[in-house]
Amino acid sequence: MAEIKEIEKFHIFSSVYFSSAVNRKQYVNDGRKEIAFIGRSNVGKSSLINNLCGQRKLAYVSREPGKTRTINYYAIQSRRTVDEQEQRQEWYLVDLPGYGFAKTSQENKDTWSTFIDDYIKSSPSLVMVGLLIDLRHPGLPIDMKAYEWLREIAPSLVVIGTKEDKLKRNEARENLKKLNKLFPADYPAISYSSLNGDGRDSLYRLIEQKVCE
Ligand SMILES: Nc1nc2c(ncn2[C@@H]2O[C@H](COP(=O)(O)OP(=O)(O)OP(=O)(O)O)[C@@H](O)[C@H]2O)c(=O)[nH]1
Ligand SMILES: [Mg+2]
Repeated sequence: MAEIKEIEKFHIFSSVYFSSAVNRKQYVNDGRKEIAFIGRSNVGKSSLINNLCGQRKLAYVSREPGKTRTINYYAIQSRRTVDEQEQRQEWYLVDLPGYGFAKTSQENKDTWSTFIDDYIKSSPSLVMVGLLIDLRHPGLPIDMKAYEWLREIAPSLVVIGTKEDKLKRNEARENLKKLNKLFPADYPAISYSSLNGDGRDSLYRLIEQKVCE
């Protein structure tokens, strides 16, 4: 009987914490591709990374904003089958510290933006930046500012509306439209819920394009 090979869709099968950076010397830059997530404190960056990787405690999630203070690299292995050939990819997901944390001083805010600006500009293997925006609050001035800045420096930008599960279906749809209008990016915005995995397939398809191209 002919062997039936299983066709595997692109998926992450291994994810481990790799390292953290607080200055330029600590950026990884080992040639593997990087996909980074950025957004307001508490918007759900760490939760999204956990959801994407199918893990509960890979990235540290907290109710208190401002928990992720360093650039955190997670080493990812993914695979897919194409024409019965298995392909594997090794790359990084990067969790960036959140902006707009109210308890932070102006000096800290300036340090933050210089630090992240430097990370984006000096990471040649960074292939995509996901800007996370709370789907309940499209168009906050602080997010507009972040968007305008990222639009100039991010290699490829996708806007992700988070916490979709907190909205009714039609509200979520309307707010996604608003995100697309206010924040035109390289790809259509994705609405996401780390609670129920909505949006995960769309984001996976985009990541597949980026890490396999
Ligand atoms: N209902 C719901 N809650 C979420 C979702 N994503 C995150 N949260 C909650 O929002 C809070 C903040 O989530 P984090 O993932 O830690 O947010 P973060 O952007 O990494 O925050 P910082 O590291 O402080 O910048 C936690 O209480 C999460 O449980 C979501 O999709 N749905
Ligand atoms: Mg975090």
